[in-house]
Amino acid sequence: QSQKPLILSTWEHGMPANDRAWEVLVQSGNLVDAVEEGVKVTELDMDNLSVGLQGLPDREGIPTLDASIMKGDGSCGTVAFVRQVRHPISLARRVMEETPHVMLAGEGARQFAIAQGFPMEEETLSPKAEEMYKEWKVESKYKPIINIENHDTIGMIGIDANGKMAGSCTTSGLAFKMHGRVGDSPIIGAGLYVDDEVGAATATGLGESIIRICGSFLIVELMRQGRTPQEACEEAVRRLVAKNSKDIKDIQAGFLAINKDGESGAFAVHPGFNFARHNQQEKVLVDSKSWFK
Ligand code: SD4
Repeated sequence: QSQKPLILSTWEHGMPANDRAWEVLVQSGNLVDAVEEGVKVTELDMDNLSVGLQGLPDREGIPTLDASIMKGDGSCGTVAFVRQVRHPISLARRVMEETPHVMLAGEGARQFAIAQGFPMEEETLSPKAEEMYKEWKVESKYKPIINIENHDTIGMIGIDANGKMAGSCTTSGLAFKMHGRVGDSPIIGAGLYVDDEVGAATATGLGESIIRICGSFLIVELMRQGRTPQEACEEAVRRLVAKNSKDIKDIQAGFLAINKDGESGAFAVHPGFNFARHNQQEKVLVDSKSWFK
C-alpha cells in the first residue's frame, strides 16, 4: 500500500538522519533539502567511521570522501575523492545547481568548494580512526578486507506526497583503500539513481561489486519493466553475486528501493544489513533479508 511521503536510509544511523530529513520535509516541503540535511547528520556523527572526515582514512592516512545527490527529473551532482570538506553532500548539491557538470573530483572538487565558500577542515584523524589506522598499518594488507558488519555509508531515498523523488549518498569509502580509489557512492547509477517516472534506489557495501552491475540504475530499470521494489533489489543482488562469485564470501552489499507508488524494498548479499524507514505512520529500523542466510 502507498506510504507517501516516505524516506528510507541505509543502516541504523539512518534513523536520526531520517528524523532530520522528515523534519525538513514537513517544514519546507522541499525533498532535496530534506535528503541533503538528513545525511548531513551522519556526516557529523563522530561514531560513524564510514562517513565524513572522521571516517577511516586511505592507506596514506588521508580521509577522502565521495557523495552524490539526485532528483527525479534527472538533475544530479556528485563529488569524488575530495579532501577537507565537512559536508561533501552539500558540495555535490552545488555541483548540481551551480555548474554545467555532474561530477567533480579530487583537487578540482576541493578548489570548487573553496570558491563556494566551504571551510577547509584540518586533516587530523579522529582518535578512533587514528587508532584503527595504526593497527591496520602493522600488517598493511593490500587487499581491502570486508568486515560485513562494518559498512556505514548512508544512502537515503525519498518520495514526497506529490510523488516527486530525490536521493543522497555520502561516504568516506572503503577503509584503507588505495589513494585515489573511488567507490560506487558518487557514481550515478551505481550508488544512487532516481527517476520520477519509475522510482529510486541506493546502495551500500563494497563499491566495486556495485559499480560492476550498475546496481541502482539496474534496480530502477527492473522496476520500469514491472518488478516491485523488493523483486528488483533481489534481482540486483542475484546479479551482483553472479558477477562477483569468486570473492562473494567477503563481499557485503545492500540495496534500498522505492517506486513511484510509495512501495519499498530492500535486499542484501549477507545477513546484517538493516535500514531505517520513516513515513506518517511509523519510523522503524528494519532488518533486510539477504541472499545468504
Ligand atoms: C564504497 N559503498 O565506497 C561504499 C562503502 C560503504 O559502508 O558502503 N560503506 O564502496
